[in-house]
Amino acid sequence: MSKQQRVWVSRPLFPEVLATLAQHVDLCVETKESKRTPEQLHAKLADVDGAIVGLSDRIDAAAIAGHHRLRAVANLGVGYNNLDLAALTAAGIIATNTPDVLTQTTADYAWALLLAAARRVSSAERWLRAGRWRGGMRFDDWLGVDVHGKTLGILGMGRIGQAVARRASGFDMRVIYHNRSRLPEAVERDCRATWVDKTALLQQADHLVLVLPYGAQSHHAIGAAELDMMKRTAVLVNIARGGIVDDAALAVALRDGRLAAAGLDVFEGEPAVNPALRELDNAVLSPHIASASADTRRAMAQLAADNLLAALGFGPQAGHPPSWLNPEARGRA
Ligand code: 8YV
Repeated sequence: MSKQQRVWVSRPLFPEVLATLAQHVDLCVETKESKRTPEQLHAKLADVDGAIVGLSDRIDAAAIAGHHRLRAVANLGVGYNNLDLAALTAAGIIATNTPDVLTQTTADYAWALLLAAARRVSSAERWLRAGRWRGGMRFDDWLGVDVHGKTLGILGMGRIGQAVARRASGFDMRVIYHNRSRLPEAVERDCRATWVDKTALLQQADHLVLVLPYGAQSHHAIGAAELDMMKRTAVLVNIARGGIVDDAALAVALRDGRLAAAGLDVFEGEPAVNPALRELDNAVLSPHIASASADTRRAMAQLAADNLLAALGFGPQAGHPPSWLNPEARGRA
């Protein structure tokens, strides 16, 4: 039986989440995530009332042009640089994201990358799997850099940055951070973190974690000049967005030993990854999975579904999606 409202879901989601949606709307669910051309995306958004999208779906003025039926777009992620919020708002389309539910899991992963890169976990495992241990090992092989007792730098101190900072006390680390605006003193105290300017952050951090949102202002916030300011023994971790780091410059710095190692979950132009980075043994690389624990991805999917249903007028929060990015968009009647 037709439920009248139609929703496009750009990638497979958990069956129980789809079941919640299917109680209210007709669903069109893609069988896999893929980078669609603007024309393909525009066609997918035709004749639907709502859509659940992800980072690879660029929802801008062109994608929604002429789609007067579309009323809501729910993003699967806290970062929403794939949404042109101004264009959606101008069209009266509600936009939502998935904050909070992924904060702790993503912060855990920053530490996974930091420790793995500092202690050479991935390259040591590759070496072991290749059967090379039997050939002997020296006492001074596989030397990494320490994490405990060092100074941790954090660029971007929102919810995830703060969660990364809180974990540092277990490693007896001093934490410094840089953010556009300084955190209230009580929050700084809670995170045991001290604000410094960006130059001091780059120069003083023994290891640096990037957790800032991506936009024109943060494009290549870490390029050749910034990498040059960092300690040669430093590890750089990027769990934010690819474009924040100039990947080509980073590959050169890692190759030339101007940086000890990097742990990268995000890449410029992903899913393509700069081949120079893929060649390097001192780069730990993963396919944008910082939020990917079973509990957290399920919670993200459920929140996106709750947001969309509320935006389309269903459920207890009808008309008030829990994480509404553009409340100034009244929504299309
Ligand atoms: C991705 C993320 O959304 O929340 C974000 O901003 O980058 C991630 O959680 C997720 O990996 C799906 O692409």
